[in-house]
Amino acid sequence: MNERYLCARILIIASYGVMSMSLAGPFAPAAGQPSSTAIPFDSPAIAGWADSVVSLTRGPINIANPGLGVASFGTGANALGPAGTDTTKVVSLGDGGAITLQFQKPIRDDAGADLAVYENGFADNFIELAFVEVSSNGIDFFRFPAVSLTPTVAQVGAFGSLDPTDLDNLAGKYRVGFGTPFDLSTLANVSPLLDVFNVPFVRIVDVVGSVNPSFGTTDSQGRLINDPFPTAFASGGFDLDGVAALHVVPEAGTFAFSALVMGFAAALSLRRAIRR
Ligand SMILES: [Ca+2]
Ligand SMILES: [Ca+2]
Ligand SMILES: [Ca+2]
Repeated sequence: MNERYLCARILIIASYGVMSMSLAGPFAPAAGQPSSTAIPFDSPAIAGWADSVVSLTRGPINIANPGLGVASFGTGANALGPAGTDTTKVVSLGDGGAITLQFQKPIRDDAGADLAVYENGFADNFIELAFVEVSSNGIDFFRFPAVSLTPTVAQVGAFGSLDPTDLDNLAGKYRVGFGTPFDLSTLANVSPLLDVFNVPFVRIVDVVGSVNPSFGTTDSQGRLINDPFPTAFASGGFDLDGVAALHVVPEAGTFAFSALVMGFAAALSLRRAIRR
């Protein structure tokens, strides 16, 4: 190996290093990597799962060709209860499709992430995205401020790949079995109609990944979101596995019971005081 060749090799390796550094985005990396925010489906932090489907509106399998029909894979019930590692127990939303779920114990804001959304991607870069919206009253929904820094020069195809470090506040960032976390404090002052301490409703809305502005959807900063497109099959669009609540409003029964215990303790100390 001569010196010139060695120099060239070092230069190539160094520039590759710079290139890969500049390619990685600013957001959390894939599940299992240091500083990933992924929440495993069996995490002890999970306090509950969605209990019922309020509505399900499937989107077309290809919004650019609506004659092909809507997505049909799975049922709404597949989005209820715990998520897991079965990539087939999901509901496919189709382009721009949406599902609204209800939690018996409303989700509440507390330290860190408050809910997590699970998709069925079978690899770290095989990502399909959705917006997440929450509501206190079931009528007015508020969207987490999604960010996508994926370049939009070339369309990501049906089996194309995305880099999770380019994505923030978008469900589906992590592979099957790992939830994308959302923090209600992000929406704390967005509207008087949203009480972040009482959120029984969560809506998941498929991102239409087309980079053609007449079909595509934009993030909170007005950028088109490049996401696998078209996905013209029955299982097209975001495939929802489940939504976990990490912080919930304590049940009324718990309050009543604590009040009863406190009342009993007060009565007991009062009796003792009278005796003395
Ligand atoms: Ca929080
Ligand atoms: Ca999927
Ligand atoms: Ca999509």
